[in-house]
Order: sequence, then C-alpha cells, then structure tokens
Amino acid sequence: MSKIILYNAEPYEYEFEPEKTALLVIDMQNDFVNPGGFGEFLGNDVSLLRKVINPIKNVLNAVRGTEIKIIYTREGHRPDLSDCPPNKLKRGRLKIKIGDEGPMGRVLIRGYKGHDIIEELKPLDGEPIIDKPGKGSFYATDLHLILQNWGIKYLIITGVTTEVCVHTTVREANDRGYECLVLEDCVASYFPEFQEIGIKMIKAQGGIFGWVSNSDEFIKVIKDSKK
Ligand code: TIU
Repeated sequence: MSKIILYNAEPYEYEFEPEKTALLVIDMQNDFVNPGGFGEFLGNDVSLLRKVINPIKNVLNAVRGTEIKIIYTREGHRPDLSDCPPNKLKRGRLKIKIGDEGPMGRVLIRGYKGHDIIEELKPLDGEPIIDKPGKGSFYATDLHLILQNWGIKYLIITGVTTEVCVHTTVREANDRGYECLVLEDCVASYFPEFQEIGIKMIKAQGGIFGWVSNSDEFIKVIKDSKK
C-alpha cells in the first residue's frame, strides 16, 4: 500500500504509510471497563468507557489483514509489587489499593482477571501485549524497541482513559518522533469534561501532540486503500 491521506482529521490532514503504522490499544482491561471492576468500585461510571468497545472492534477488523501492525497495553504490576512505586501505591487513600483483593482478583496485578484485556477485544496471535507499570506506554517497557524493530513511524491511538494513559502515551510517543492520530470515539474518560478538553489539547497549537479523527473516517480510508 502507498501513502494514505486522511483529509477528515484535525488540525489538518493526517498522512500515513500503512507499512510504517501501528494501531495501539491502550489498557482495555476488565478492571477499568467492566461493570463490577475496580473502576466501578471507585465510583466511576464505566458506561462512559464502554462506548469505545464497538468502535475499537470495528477499527481492529478493518486493520487486521492489512500491513498495519496491532499492539496492546495493560497497566499493572508484578505480584510482589516490586515494580510499583510507593507514591502510586499510597495515592488516593483508597479502601482497596493496588495489590489488594478486589472485585476481579488482586487489583492491577498481572495474572488476575481484572488486569486482563476485555473479552470483546482479545488480541490475536501476532498482536503483542505490553505490560506497563505506569500510565505512559513507553515508560519502563519495550514498546519503543518493538516499534523501532517494526519500522513504525505512525501510531493510531485507541483505549482508556483519555486524560491519563492515552495522554501520557501520546506525549511520550510525540517526543520520540511518532506521528500520532487519536480516534476520538475510540478513547474515553470517566469524566466527560476531561474527554472534551483532552481531545482539544492534542490537536491545539497546530497539532502540538498529534492529530484527531474518528473511527468511521479512519476505516473509510483503510477500505478505500484496499480497492
Ligand atoms: N489506563 C489508565 O488510564 N489508567 C488509569 O488509572 N486511569 C484513570 O483514569 N484512573
């Protein structure tokens, strides 16, 4: 495939080369997204996050079988918590903290149900999962190494939450030279006002962190490129 131009993007058209592009699915984990998980236990309305499941599924379906690579992340820690900084463990004065027994097993601990990716968006063979201890997907992970080995320059960004792990990742990616396109209906926040402002911040100042479009527009150009 040659260069694709997505005209319906902000602040202006987004150009990408499919063979140098990866779709990143950030932290679509049971504990953040599913009813009965840790996110809901903390008082959050998970229905706001669940809105992204179908759009992300549609994007995955459009991209699978093309040259675009797919990679997932999960936020969480080793069972002995040796990779969890004390500030993260203490923050919030929560009744149930990271590592404690939560509604879906030990909270944010690798190997427990709450930590795993939701059933609807399970990765296929050849779609790696990056386990990350922080909010950013690059910090203390081999994501950059894998993307460099694949020759990736463009990142299509999906997942949760917009102002936390999505924003931190986009900022990290931008500083490392990646051209990020955030699909607005494929990212979500527990707070509608943060969703709105988070999206605005990415495309402000001439695309200070990257570009914004949506799943329909992105899928349309992928389908057109196959004709
Ligand atoms: N994945 C991610 O965004 N982790 C969070 O802790 N998000 C919150 O919004 N709390």
